[in-house]
Amino acid sequence: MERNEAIEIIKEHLPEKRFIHTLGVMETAIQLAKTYHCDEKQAELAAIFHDYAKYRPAEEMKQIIIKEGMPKELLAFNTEIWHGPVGAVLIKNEIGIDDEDILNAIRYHTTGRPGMTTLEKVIFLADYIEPGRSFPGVEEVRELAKTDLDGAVFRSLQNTIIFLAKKGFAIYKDTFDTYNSFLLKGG
Ligand code: DGI
Ligand code: FE
Ligand code: FE
Ligand code: FE
Repeated sequence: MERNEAIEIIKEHLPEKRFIHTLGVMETAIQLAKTYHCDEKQAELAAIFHDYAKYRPAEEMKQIIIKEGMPKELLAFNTEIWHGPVGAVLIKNEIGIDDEDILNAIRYHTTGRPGMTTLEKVIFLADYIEPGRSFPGVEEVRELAKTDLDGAVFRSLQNTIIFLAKKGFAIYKDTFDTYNSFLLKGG
């Protein structure tokens, strides 16, 4: 699928602010794909669709999680972590993308997972550092991202875990497992 067609589709599914975020993720992901030698077209498509399910009603996402046999414990967590796994299913069924690396990059873009592919890391990181993001620590991760993909992904996870813990939110197992995986066996 060409970039313009994908952009026309995603535009219908996102409010203006999230659409602008998506274009930022796309530009950043293409840049990271160049730096770290992964397929730019895969990075482009995964980025365009990464937040596809973000505005689906929670009830619809819940039904998909149950029907697809996804981990039941997902349902106990904040709905914020549902749109990645649900998005991967919807994009396959509604858009017809069946490239598993693209679908996994979308599936794991919020939490990461141990053993992420380069494409998965690129999307995870692009989502965190795109030009529209302005939270504390993002500039340091942008610098790291120029030379150290794993270091930058690790730092993003570290920041996210600290942020969630300070707020007193539950932290999903995949987030911790991914964080640990970089420390225990180099990502
Ligand atoms: O969809 P975006 O806002 O572009 O970004 P995202 O999909 O990376 O993250 C969505 C939210 O999910 C963000 O506020 C942080 C939160 N999050 C990430 N990991 C976890 C989490 N929330 C909980 N409760 N647990 C996690 O492990
Ligand atoms: Fe997201
Ligand atoms: Fe993210
Ligand atoms: Fe996003």
